[in-house]
Amino acid sequence: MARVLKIFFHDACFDGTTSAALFAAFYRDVIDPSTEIRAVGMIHKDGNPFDGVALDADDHACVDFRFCADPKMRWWFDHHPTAFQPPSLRGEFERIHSPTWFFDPRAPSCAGLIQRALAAGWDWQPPPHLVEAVAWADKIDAAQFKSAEDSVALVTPAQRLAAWLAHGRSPLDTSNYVEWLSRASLAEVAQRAEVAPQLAAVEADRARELDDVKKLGVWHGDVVVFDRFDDVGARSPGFLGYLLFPRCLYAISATRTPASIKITVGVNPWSPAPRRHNIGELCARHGGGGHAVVGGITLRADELARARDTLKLLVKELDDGAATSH
Ligand SMILES: [Mn+2]
Repeated sequence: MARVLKIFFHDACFDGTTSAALFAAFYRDVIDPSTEIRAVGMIHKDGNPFDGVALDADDHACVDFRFCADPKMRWWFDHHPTAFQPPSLRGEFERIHSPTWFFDPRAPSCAGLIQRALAAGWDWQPPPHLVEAVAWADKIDAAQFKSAEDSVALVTPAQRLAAWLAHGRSPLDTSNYVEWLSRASLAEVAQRAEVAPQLAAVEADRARELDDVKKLGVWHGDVVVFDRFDDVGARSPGFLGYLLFPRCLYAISATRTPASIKITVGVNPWSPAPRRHNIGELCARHGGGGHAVVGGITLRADELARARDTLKLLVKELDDGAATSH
């Protein structure tokens, strides 16, 4: 029977899926070509996201997602400054000092971190189609776009796929996507019969979405809030928020699905004003996590009252009176 590798990855995320595809390609090339690879999308939640997650394969990897100190998680790569929760896990990481665990909070993307680690440690170079995907992960995860317009463009396969991934795909969709991307280019994946109609739908949806987001935004100082708690299944505006409210410094979006509640907080990458807060730390204090400029908090579907309170507290903390008027 073939050995099984499970790759846990940050779901619904261009960097997370690219990281998983990259590691799958490496594993087949270098470790064992006959391994059956199962990609498992992970979402952040309050408490230990690995609770109830079975490490029951022959080998396990975790990419672009929180640290898991279980020695069965043989491979780990992450770049989120809030990777260690509780922070005491950092001590475990240092103490065990596994040569197959990698952490670099300065890396623009986890996929880039993985590419560098595997080149240095295993002399492995990814195929060209994955080099291209990694370059896009760097750009998308670190919001390295000239303008908000560029950031939301749906012209290249990478940006079309990133929008599709953010639009609440099913776990099966993203797991299949990882497998496809491990073997084919972004352009080829975007043309697949399972994907192309959904990409067209994302694009067709865009005009209505812009309209909705414009109506939703509520100012609190230089913070703009998109509260979609009452519209179950509605999406976070993402960078569309910065396109439509270019003068904001911070954007907070509040969304929920039948399965979970999510609050996302971001610093406007195109704001001339400097940020006054570390967003990942702020979110970590409320049970979430993230980077200095973007973070989130995921709660259970039955915690709406707590989510509304959290949203109020976040607004209060970010709208600290330091803003000049917009
Ligand atoms: Mn990432």
